[in-house]
Amino acid sequence: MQATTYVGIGQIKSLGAKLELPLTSGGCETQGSEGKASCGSSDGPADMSPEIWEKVKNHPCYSEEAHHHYARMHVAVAPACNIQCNYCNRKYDCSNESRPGVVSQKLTPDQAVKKVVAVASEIPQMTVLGIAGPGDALASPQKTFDTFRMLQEQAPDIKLCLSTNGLALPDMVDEICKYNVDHVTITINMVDPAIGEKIYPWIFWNHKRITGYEASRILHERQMLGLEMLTARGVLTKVNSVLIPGVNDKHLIDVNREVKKRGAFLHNIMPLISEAEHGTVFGLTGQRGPTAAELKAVQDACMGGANLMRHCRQCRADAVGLLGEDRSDEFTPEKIEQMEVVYDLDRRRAYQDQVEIERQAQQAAKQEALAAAAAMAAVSDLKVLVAVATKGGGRVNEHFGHVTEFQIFEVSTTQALFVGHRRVDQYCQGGFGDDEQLPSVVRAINDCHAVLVAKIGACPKDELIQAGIEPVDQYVGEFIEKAALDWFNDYRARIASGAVVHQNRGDAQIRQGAFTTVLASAAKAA
Ligand code: CLF
Ligand code: SF4
Repeated sequence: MQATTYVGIGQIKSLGAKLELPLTSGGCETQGSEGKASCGSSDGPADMSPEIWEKVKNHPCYSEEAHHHYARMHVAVAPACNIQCNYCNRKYDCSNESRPGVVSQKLTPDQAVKKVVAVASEIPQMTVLGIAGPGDALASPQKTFDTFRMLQEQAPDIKLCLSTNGLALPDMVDEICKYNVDHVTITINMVDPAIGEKIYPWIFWNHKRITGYEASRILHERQMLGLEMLTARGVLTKVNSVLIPGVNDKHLIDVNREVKKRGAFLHNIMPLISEAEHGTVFGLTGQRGPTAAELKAVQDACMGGANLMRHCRQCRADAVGLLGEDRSDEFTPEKIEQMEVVYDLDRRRAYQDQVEIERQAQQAAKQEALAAAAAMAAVSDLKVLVAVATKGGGRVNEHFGHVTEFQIFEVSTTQALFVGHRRVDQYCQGGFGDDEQLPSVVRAINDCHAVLVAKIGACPKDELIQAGIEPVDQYVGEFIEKAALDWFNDYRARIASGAVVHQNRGDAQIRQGAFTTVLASAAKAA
């Protein structure tokens, strides 16, 4: 096996880009403070400079809190790609930033801009336009930057965002800055080309196809250089990594450390989605994706390094709406033709001002609930997972039977932290429950101690209780974190009084084990 060849900060020399950057400060302006891992996706204005807060506060991917309130949209203007990933089949969208197996309708830059303006006039909380495929945003740079240029003129309040594999990135940093693209995602699955060889069969670079170790070495060096250059120019950079069990699972801890050194703002570790019917190399060779427990174990093992994003929904290259919802069907070219589009900047601002008021109320409610949790002496060392049924706005407001995605919060006396989501098939089928579906819904949240819902029927209630999960419908309409903490305090009181006996569930057991044990046992269970 070849020795690991991490590219050192500021040592990149062979790949033809000039680098003038204040790397000694650790790169990201927001990470300058000694020893403090700041600018996490859950952080707020007190944790970062006003300029950075301005950039992230209404970006649903860069701020966990914002994703409850603000929407993004993607336009599929970038069809080509310059590398091959073993988890990608070119029939579909780029799997670095979307689920495999979905195909987006490709648009010209003109069509794309028309669509963005139409969506923004209908959805005033749509604040970010991302270009994330269906190939690589920088492999077709003309289309990507034409779209950004025209959009800047027509909808100046929309933040611009792009996602790339990084190969072409160093050559594009000037263009990225020219169009005020404040947010860039680079997919970095390895910092060791020996591991890269198992993920990337080839790259196309300098007019030729390069394979094997050399391909991954070049890709790695270009990714590191691109990240450093963006950091030096003050562009917020998120790193996406696809977790591939047995290939890069433990290695992602090294990736996290290396990208943090180079100023990455966030690290988003996403599960490999791999099915034979997707026709990918990994799908056809039986490479499996991680379980939810494995994903969480790797994310937890990275804590203390680059801040983690845990609310990614692996959205498609033409997704529209809040993360986790997809309203793209409402904005087909035919429907846009019929729409009366009025891009009213004042209306958008007024709406977003209201969102900010709601958001401050949510923060205040959370702080109040945390203070109550800290003041309570009983069972103070507990940490549990709680599933939440929500359709947005940061509130408990969805019926159990209508859920297609539970949000998962880790609750203790010091936090109510969003740690992930679990997709499920909807249990309620228009007036009646699908009993065959129910076990899989319950299984999806079986490491949680409670599920907070707006409403729930008798049958699923019984099934949840049988599985040891408490169905809770008394916090309907309340802010999620406050509801979770209030339930948690009530639960602690019941434990203290002997009314219930606390039992560890999956997550608690996982947390007690060593990292390697966790991966081994989770793999066995899968
Ligand atoms: Fe799109 Fe990506 Fe920009 Fe967000 S998505 S280009 S940073 S606006 Fe977000 Fe979707 Fe996850 Fe991407 S949830 S797949 S991280
Ligand atoms: Fe596919 Fe995206 Fe990888 Fe290109 S970068 S091969 S489009 S997953």
